[in-house]
Amino acid sequence: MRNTWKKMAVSVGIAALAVVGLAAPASAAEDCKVGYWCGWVDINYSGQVRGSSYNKYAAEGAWINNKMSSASANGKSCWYTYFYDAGDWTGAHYTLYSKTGMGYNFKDPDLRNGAGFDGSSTNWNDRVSSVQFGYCQ
Ligand SMILES: [Ca+2]
Repeated sequence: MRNTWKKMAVSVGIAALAVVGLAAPASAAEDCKVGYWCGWVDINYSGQVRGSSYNKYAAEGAWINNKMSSASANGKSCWYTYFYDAGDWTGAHYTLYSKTGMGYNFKDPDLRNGAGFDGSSTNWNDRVSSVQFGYCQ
């Protein structure tokens, strides 16, 4: 009997390890799939998310329009992602680099206090209306 409890305890321990092993990759919620940019409706990469691998994405008319509060970029061959205030890839924009291509400055958890290397002093919360990849290799 004693031996059986010991075996059960070992099994439970292994099961717990397996769960931890599976859960670990999901913790990097801000990591967008390679070839995509991602935008979330809430800060800290939470809430509904919209991503796209298209070279140009028009948010106008889509639910994400003027709703983005955090963002991440992971272009595959295009190392910049431009997030524009207006539709048709016009108006002011901020730029995130690609996680895969550049490895830094590729995400922003809170667009209210600025975003990207060129939008650092601007409130970008709930403003993005079009997105485009750039600096393609
Ligand atoms: Ca806008």
